[in-house]
Amino acid sequence: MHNRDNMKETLQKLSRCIERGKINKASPYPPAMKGQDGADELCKQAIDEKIKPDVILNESLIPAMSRIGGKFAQGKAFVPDMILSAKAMTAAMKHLRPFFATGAIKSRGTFVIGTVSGDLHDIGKNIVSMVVEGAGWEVRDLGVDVGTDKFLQAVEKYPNCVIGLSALLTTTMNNMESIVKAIKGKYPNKIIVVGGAPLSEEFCKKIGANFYSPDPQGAVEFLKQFAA
Ligand code: B1M
Repeated sequence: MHNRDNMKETLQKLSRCIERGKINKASPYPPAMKGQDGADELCKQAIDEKIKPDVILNESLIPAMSRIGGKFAQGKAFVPDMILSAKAMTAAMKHLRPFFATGAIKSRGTFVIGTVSGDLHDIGKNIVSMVVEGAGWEVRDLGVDVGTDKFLQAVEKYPNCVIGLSALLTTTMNNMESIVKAIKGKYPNKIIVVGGAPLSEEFCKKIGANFYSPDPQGAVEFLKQFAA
């Protein structure tokens, strides 16, 4: 039987690894943690300890990313630190993916997602992809720095798709607006869901997108009405 204290300790250790950019045991960074288990090993350990994947994600991984973001904003961490945290996050998420994928036989529809042009942040977008896929949708992930042309090509290829746009920078929110306008200009009925830390419902309305969700679950709920 697993005890609550061990569970808490594993989640805390994992969170610290993400925040400090400790990818795995072999990684020499940060030097103070050399030889210790990293995000890779600890996330696997958390799963072996039967901690629920959504608890691992919401109580350990995501708060760590927001802590490193806070340090960056205060000038106490720098871009290389954020890169290492992102790598540690990716190493941990690899273990969660199979739990979110259902392998549903019948797809509910196609969800095309991408981080908008100029923006390289992909962790949030990858989590949304994972959760939407887990809800039975076929996800076409266009990656990061995705411009209007690529989204329009995807709409031509998957005419019944729902589009998802992610942006993490206040500057790239403007690019999101031009992408929405271009898609809606050509395909007025195309459904577009938007998300990302700096967004709001007000911004969603302003740019003419259909729905803003602050989290993946909200996007999944909204998508239900369009499911085949
Ligand atoms: Co950057 N970065 N970053 N960064 N980064 C932020 C976003 C920042 C807030 C940090 C800070 O100052 N506190 C700041 C933006 C400030 C602003 O715009 N006002 C910032 C900056 C300034 C920058 C650079 C400009 C830094 C520089 O070079 N000087 C640069 C820009 C590069 C570029 O994109 N062109 C940059 C670079 C990077 C790294 C490459 C180092 C790295 C990204 C690595 C990667 O993604 N592979 C990075 C990171 C890691 C961050 C922080 C620390 C973490 C982002 C993250 O992964 N969060 C971030 C600080 C922070 O967010 N507190 C920061 C965790 C993730 C799970 O949350 O992405 O919000 P999030 O996704 C959530 C929801 O928003 C929602 O669901 C997700 C899961 O819950 N969601 C959706 C997201 N998309 C959705 C779509 C939906 C629905 C929901 O429907 C379609």
